Amino acid sequence: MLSTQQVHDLNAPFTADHDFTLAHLGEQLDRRGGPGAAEVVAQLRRFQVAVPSWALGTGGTRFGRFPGGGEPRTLDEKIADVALLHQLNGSSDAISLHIPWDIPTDVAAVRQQLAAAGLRIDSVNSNTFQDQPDQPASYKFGSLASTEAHVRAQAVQHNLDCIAYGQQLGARVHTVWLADGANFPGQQHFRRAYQRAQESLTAIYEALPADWTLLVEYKPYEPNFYSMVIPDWGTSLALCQSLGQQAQVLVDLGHHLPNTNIEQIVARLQHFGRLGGFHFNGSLYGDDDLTTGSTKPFQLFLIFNELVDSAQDAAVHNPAVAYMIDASHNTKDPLEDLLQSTDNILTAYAKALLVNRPALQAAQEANDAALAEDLLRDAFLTDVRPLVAEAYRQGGGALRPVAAYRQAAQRAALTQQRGRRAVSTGL
Ligand code: PSV
Ligand code: MN
Repeated sequence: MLSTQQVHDLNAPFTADHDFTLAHLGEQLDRRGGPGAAEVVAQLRRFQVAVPSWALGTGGTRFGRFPGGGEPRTLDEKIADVALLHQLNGSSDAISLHIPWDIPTDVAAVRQQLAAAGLRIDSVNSNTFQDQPDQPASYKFGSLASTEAHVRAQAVQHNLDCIAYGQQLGARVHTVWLADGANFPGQQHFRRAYQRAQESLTAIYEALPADWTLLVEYKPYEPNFYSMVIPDWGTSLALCQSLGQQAQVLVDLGHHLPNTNIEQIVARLQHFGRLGGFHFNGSLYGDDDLTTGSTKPFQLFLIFNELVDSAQDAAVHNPAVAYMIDASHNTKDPLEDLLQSTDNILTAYAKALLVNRPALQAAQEANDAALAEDLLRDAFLTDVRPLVAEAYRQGGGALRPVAAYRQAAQRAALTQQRGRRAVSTGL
């Protein structure tokens, strides 16, 4: 962790430039007549994106993994990493846990560490996509949708255990991503597999505490390459509607086939009041888990345009959405990648806040396609970086989080503390 004075000193070289560009942009926005700089900064400051415990270590592929030094080995080291991110950007106030990788051994100590850093647990996530050494039944042929009752029972129980761990730490969201599916035509009976998944999810849902949300994530392929039991948002939505109001769909940006119109999916789910969670990442081919906003920033902006539009529409009754990054960083320092992802998310959000919404609505009603698109372009092409930096600064963070992290040699410090070969638990 850095001291307040250190953060202040790290900001010093950038402050004059920042003040100048912020004032200039503020004037521009005032002339436009939409939301002003102070209003956008206030909204950005409220926007928090959770960090998954499994994204704090270097990612990899089945061909190899090339870890850097100083990876967090334990839950308290993972929380320490998120505390550092939050200190630098004021926008990463939560951590999501994957069980069994993050089972807390000392609950009181974890709660204390979270409180001291101003952090909370975002969600707990079950893992029935791998076999654990001490586990009686194998998930080789599925878990919640397995043909074998005892395998399904074990998978259901694991999810209940996750909720219990989450309760100990004050979480209120449980996320299920089901890897179940088939690799070969004919291997699995589609309707029966769906029904078994539905029954297992019902058992989990019935044990869900009254103030919790169950998020159901979908994915078109991987690890199964012929069919997945929950491949798309339609299946997730149908499952959630059959379960009850506390069940919500989770959209992971990487879980769509190339060129899918994700912004329309977001709008549709909000229409049904069923958009419960987001996993941000960047994707070009599939579940590539690239830095959020690195490859398709315009699409990220269009997604935020829908989120802002729904938030400002009294007719939309969608509960609060749990935002999280779910990325892998095969060659970057994970902490730098998470800072960049959060920065891109806030940038897209700020741009969406600048859309002249009454004018856009009028253009849409008048079927003026050129004007509608221009209004989006105006917002997208505005350089909002001073607003994002100001949000960081007002939250006690760094004007330039990645530069500050580098300047303060934080990776070297972590490597010295934890060692060059420290390996994070997880994927
Ligand atoms: C699956 O690809 C996924 O997106 C799910 O959210 C998992 O929980 C996560 O990645 C980590 O494996
Ligand atoms: Mn995900």
